[in-house]
Amino acid sequence: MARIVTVGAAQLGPIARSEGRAEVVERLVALMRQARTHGCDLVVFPELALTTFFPRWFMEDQAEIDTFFERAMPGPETQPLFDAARELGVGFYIGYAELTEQDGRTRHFNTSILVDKQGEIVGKYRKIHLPGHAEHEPYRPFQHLEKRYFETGDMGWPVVRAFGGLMGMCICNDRRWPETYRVMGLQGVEMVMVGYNTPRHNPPSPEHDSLSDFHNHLVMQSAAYQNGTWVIGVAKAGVEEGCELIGGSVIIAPSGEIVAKCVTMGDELAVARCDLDMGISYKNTIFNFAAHREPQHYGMIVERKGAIIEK
Ligand code: CDT
Repeated sequence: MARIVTVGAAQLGPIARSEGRAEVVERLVALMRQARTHGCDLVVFPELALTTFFPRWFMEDQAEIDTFFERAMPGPETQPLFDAARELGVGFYIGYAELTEQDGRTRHFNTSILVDKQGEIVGKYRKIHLPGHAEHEPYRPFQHLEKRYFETGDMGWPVVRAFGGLMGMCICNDRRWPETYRVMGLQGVEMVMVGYNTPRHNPPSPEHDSLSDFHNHLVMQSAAYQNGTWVIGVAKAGVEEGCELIGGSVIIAPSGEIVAKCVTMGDELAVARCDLDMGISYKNTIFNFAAHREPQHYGMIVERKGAIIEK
């Protein structure tokens, strides 16, 4: 018997710096309504989906930086998303900048949550692989200051029971690292959701720019296959404040095949009926971890951070 979760990859076009939360939330709710008409159980929104991708600017005034962060979730401006989930019976994954008081100090995380069809938060994740740099680098046409504005996530990669399956989350740059998915694979994950903001141009390695779309799909397709899991990758796409972000939002089956894909660089929904049982044959055969993994040889992965070349 199949376990079908109908999923909408809810890609967003650019969000201008001047665009307020209320306007953005209207766009998100419109996508949720579309998703409802297509029978979706769940929609996946991008990383930092409530504002423009602010790490592209160097800012020193913490009060200004904090305007991009949410102090409560739901808060007054995001409550309509939770109301829509309950009204429509459509859950969602969304990324946002989280400001919280924890351990007696103010903390900033690049966070995602999973909300069920009753509008309840059932999962939370804080981004672990923060790309870019911490100081102003004037040679760049735009900055990528995630290492300045966020702390490394402190939750690991939890896998939660929701939507009839085992659901996991990661955020943008996490999708390029096999460790991300394997930690969830070792918890039996059946669907990994990942939102992203990926500038086509990476100033330190412009020679990779023409391969941005290829690399985006390469990492998610291989991870889906190697862990026998669905992967839903969703972009904020298009030219945002002069910076081009790749699109190519996809729904990937445990076979590694793309089964639905966005084709524009704007707000767009791609829908697929995802059978969570499709991962079983991969998990029981070629990637039967219990039978075939050899962790006694994997120690270096956790003991060593950077490569050390023996003389
Ligand atoms: N948002 C995010 O993590 N973007 C990165 C850009 C890497 S280049 C600094 C990504 O991996 O897509």
